[in-house]
Amino acid sequence: MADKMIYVLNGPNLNLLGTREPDKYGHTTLSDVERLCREAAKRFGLDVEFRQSNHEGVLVDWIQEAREKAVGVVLNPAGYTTTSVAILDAIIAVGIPVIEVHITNIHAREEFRHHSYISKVARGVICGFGVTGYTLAISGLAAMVGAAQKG
Ligand code: CA2
Repeated sequence: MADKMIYVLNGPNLNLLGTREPDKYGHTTLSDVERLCREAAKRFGLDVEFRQSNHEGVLVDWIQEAREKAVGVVLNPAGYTTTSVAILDAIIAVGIPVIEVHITNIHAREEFRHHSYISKVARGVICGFGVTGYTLAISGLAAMVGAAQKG
């Protein structure tokens, strides 16, 4: 039985995944990513709360909420990666492990994408593996929180 919850949170414009710029972000939709995350989490007996918002404060609210309800967070902060002290502060405040995920290799892209406020406080960072990065992040988070693989 799944007794541990993880939050998978997605930042601005990721609702467009699979519908625009497939050369960069691929053809997989965010609904497909949700399904992949649920499958990956299930292997470790974890439940998933999967959400996306285009609003910084909403993401902050969800990170705070995760403290009460989850053992950890997988976060693709998207465009807020390079700007959000508010998200950085929320991650420090909640104290549960947060894994930062980027679909693309942000270090191989424009210079302004290389700096991440989130990386300063994330327990792990994964980028450049496409949407598979989400499942890698879930495996890593599961190991951190002591969720054993089933079967
Ligand atoms: O590679 C990633 O996952 C990013 O977090 C994606 C962000 C970008 O600002 C980061 O530098 C790297 C952009 C998310 C926008 O997603 C879209 C998906 C499909 C079509 C248009 C935008």
